[in-house]
Amino acid sequence: MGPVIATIDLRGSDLDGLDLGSIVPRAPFDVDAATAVVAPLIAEVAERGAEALAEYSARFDQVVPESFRVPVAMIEQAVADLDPALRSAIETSISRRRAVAAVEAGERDAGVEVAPGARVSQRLIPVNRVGLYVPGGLAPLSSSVVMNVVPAQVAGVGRIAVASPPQKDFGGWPHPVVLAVCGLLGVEEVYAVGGAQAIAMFAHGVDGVCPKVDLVTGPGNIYVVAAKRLLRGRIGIDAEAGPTEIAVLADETAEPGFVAADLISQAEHDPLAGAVLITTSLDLAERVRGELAARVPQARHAERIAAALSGGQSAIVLVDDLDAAVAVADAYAAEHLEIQTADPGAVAARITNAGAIFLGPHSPVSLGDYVAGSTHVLPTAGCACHSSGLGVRSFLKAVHVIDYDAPALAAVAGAIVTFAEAEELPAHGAAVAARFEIAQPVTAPD
Ligand code: HSO
Ligand code: ZN
Repeated sequence: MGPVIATIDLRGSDLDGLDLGSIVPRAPFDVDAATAVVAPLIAEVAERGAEALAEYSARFDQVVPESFRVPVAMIEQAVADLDPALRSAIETSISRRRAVAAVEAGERDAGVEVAPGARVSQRLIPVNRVGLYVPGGLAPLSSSVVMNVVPAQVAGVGRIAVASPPQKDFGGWPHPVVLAVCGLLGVEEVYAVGGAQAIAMFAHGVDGVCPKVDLVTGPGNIYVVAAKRLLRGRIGIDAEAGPTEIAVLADETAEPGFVAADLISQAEHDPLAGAVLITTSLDLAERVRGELAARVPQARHAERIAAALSGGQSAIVLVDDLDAAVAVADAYAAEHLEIQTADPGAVAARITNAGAIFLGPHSPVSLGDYVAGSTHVLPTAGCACHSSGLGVRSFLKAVHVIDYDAPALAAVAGAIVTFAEAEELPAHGAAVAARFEIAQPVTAPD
């Protein structure tokens, strides 16, 4: 028997009267509850450093690495041991991600003269030191090393550190393919530290192990997300990544086998993953259901996939027309949105909320996961309505540089004094007046 994926039939409904954002609920992912577990752990790492790291490694990873810093020789060995086909796949992934990142980096320093002698420019300055987290968990995501490191390098980040959980099956070192990808990218600072304790290590620095970083990026489990939430401010973070999700917006022209295979591909990540088909075609919906029933039992991770597809976070949503499909997809704001319709480009142009959009039958999400050149670190849980995927700009700070000459300042001095008076902050006006002969209103002290 195949998975029991829910049907949500919106045909004939007045969508304006519905709260479309809650039509397909997300799986429960209670970060606040996890922060209660993680807060004392962070405090311990901050206070007791390496001793606390060792205790948490023993408890959570069932192994304490020989040293938290992975020796460069181990990284070199991992590169040497790489299977040639895998090495070539990784190299394709790196070179395509670099090509796309180079375009992202196209937006560089720029300036404008807002009036004669009044120049404001913007400098994009890379973050000095970043910590990139690569999960071990259900699957060691070596492709995430590419997705984190390449944009950081293209942005010009000087010091890049990677942390990934020690694996007891690999002598307490991170997964060898994770190490090999680091090696191929020229990253030498790698730590065998996992979970929330890795984020704590990056945020506080650990004496004799790892200096503090400025920004932490990368996906992770709920404890990693909780640690990022708690430490935000002390460090910068990218998004709070939740379980993976895919939405497929399809009409009657879509190939049911492709749609089913793509839903399954992301359901494979996690029993909490969300897989949603939004379609105008009842016939397609039924065929996809048939394909799922045939394919899921054959999958290596059938149990996990069936749990994801039959969880309340996955559904087939039936709608009357493409307008309704776009409205539902926009309200859901999927991490990955595939569009498999007669004219996918035209539909995509109307989408405003999606982490990444995959057009047509030959752009599946798993292409983007590995070698498309796009990022696979994307906003989940509806955050695509306000956030972007991890890219070059995630590693850059935009700094305004203000450069006015005397006549240019004089030309706006009156405006500043007036504005400052309106805010009852006369010293602001006085700072400008001090440079010119401007009469100051006399005010009594408070
Ligand atoms: N689909 C995942 C990324 C990934 N898939 C890594 C395979 N490896 C989240 O976007
Ligand atoms: Zn994936």
